[in-house]
Amino acid sequence: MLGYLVLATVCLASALADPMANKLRPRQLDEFSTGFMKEDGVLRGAAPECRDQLGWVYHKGNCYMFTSYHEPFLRAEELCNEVGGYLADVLTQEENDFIKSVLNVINPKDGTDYWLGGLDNNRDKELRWMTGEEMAFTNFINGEPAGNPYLHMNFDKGFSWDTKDDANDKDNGFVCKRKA
Ligand SMILES: [Ca+2]
Ligand SMILES: [Ca+2]
Ligand SMILES: [Ca+2]
Repeated sequence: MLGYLVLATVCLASALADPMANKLRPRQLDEFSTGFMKEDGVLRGAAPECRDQLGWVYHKGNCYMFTSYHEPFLRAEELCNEVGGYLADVLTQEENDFIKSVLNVINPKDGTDYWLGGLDNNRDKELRWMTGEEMAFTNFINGEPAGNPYLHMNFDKGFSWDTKDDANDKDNGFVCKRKA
């Protein structure tokens, strides 16, 4: 009891000594952090910035763009290419969780799915990332891959992955990615 009281007193005292200390949320910088930012005259570390076009979101060394246009698969890849990226490859559980967490916030909840850059040209149920990265991590729903060519994150499956036969489906936005 006395311990708690002492701790509370110490916290209170330090809070009084530095009124800002209590108001700042903890900063988490990843291993790629190189930049700096300044607020109220205080310089702090910052994540790298996604430069050159507006709208990219930084995460762990990469930049992501989440687009709600409903586009065919190949057109989505072209649009990513036009802004220096590619349809996203998703290489780790952590990256998959990040993308899902963003989609769970920004998705209009109308059932829109999101193309990823996975392709099964020859329909042999082995997909490849169009980037050439090895598809070591996957998040397929049961029964996938089903031998359809085009990979997407399916709204109705919590954005887990399945494949579509029709590249021209009109219910799919897309996620672009590029190096930060
Ligand atoms: Ca779809
Ligand atoms: Ca294949
Ligand atoms: Ca769907």
